[in-house]
Amino acid sequence: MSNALVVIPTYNEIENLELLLREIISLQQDFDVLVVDDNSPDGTSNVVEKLIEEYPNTLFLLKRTSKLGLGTAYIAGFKWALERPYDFIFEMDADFSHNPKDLIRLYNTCKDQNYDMAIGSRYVTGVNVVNWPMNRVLLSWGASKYVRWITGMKIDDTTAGFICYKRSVLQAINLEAIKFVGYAFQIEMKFKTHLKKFKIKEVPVIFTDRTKGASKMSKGIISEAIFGVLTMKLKSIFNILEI
Ligand SMILES: Nc1nc2c(ncn2[C@@H]2O[C@H](COP(=O)(O)OP(=O)(O)OP(=O)(O)O)[C@@H](O)[C@H]2O)c(=O)[nH]1
Ligand SMILES: [Mg+2]
Repeated sequence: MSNALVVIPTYNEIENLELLLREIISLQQDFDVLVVDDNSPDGTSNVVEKLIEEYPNTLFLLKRTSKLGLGTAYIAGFKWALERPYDFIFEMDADFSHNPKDLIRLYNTCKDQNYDMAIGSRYVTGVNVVNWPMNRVLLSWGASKYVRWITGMKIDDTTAGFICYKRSVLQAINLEAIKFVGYAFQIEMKFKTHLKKFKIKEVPVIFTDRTKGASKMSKGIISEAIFGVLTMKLKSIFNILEI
């Protein structure tokens, strides 16, 4: 068993997942992986079950009954991790937007440099995004700036989903009180980590758009983020935000 667990939420990622899991498992450093699948109609979980036969002590699967959103998938994964002795817990997408090799850089940032949260950031050194259409780059970059402005967090990539947490962060945050289910979940986690005064570091990464499978981005997810962030900030000002 490794002391680090990578949590990967999946919905219809059959074209990406096996390759991604094999890449993570073959890294220089040992990482355990938990896939949280929402009963993907394409049979993503079957792929994981098959691979678990090969790597029973490294690979784990949490199956949920239906598509319940990225945020709640992560919360379920975090709770699973905290029931076991993992010191470092990661968030990562299944679609190869996040380079598995960067897991080691995020890990070292928390382990050796003693940060509590390491963010794989697209916007520390300009805009490190490959293959996104311009409107998508602008949406994401604009969202990150908007969130930075509203929340006051000194983070360039506030919506990033490639993260290493020290266990103590996930223990300190009230996971039951996490409100957002879509993209905004990423903002909420960073805001609460920031409010709890944990040490946060952005590590520059190159983010590559998925080449296989379909995006789950939607208008609902975007409006949750725009209005949700305002509400969250106001609640924190009036001291009624549960963290
Ligand atoms: N379990 C679970 N996973 C989800 C859900 N929605 C998205 N995911 C996974 O979360 C990760 C990020 O989702 P993406 O569709 O790539 O979203 P995105 O990165 O914002 O959008 P693209 O840039 O278009 O890929 C992927 O691994 C998805 O399979 C969900 O409701 N439940
Ligand atoms: Mg993606």
